[in-house]
Amino acid sequence: MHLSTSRQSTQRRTLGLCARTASVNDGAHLYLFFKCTPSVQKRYEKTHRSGGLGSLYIDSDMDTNTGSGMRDSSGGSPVQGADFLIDLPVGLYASYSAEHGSESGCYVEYDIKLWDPALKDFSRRIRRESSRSEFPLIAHGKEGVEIAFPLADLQKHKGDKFTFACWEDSSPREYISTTTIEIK
Ligand SMILES: [Ca+2]
Repeated sequence: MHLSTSRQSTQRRTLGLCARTASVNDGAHLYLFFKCTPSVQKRYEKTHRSGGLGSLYIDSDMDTNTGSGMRDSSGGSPVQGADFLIDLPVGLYASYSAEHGSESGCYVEYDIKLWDPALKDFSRRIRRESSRSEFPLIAHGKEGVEIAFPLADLQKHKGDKFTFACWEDSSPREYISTTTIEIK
């Protein structure tokens, strides 16, 4: 089983967050790698602030008539037709233990939410994962951020296609990059 991507549009991005590789190699997870310039660690060293890298929107049925509309219930403007929203927050930690002493740093998380047609919002949380967990499904390094999404969470199987949009935090709407992913 492997996965191919075809890029439909490429726009300039302010922070360089873009999907570089996507693969399914264990039949259970969708792996995505995002190049991230500057790196999460560099951003942390510069600002010592938490924040967010961006949002990923998945139109899992490739039908803009299902999922989010032009507006959500709080007046936001999601990507139309998206069935899942994945936020990528960055947090800070500071801890002390007799064994390791004082430790501090940053971590990334992903937060998968499903569109609720009744509430008109991405309010149904499916999964939240942290790079600090014992068996992390998200990690950050010098080059970027690597993510593993369980295919079952996304309701995807071999042979499926879906539309994937990447929207960096604080970027204008025209910087959204959209890709079609096919699970072969
Ligand atoms: Ca849809």
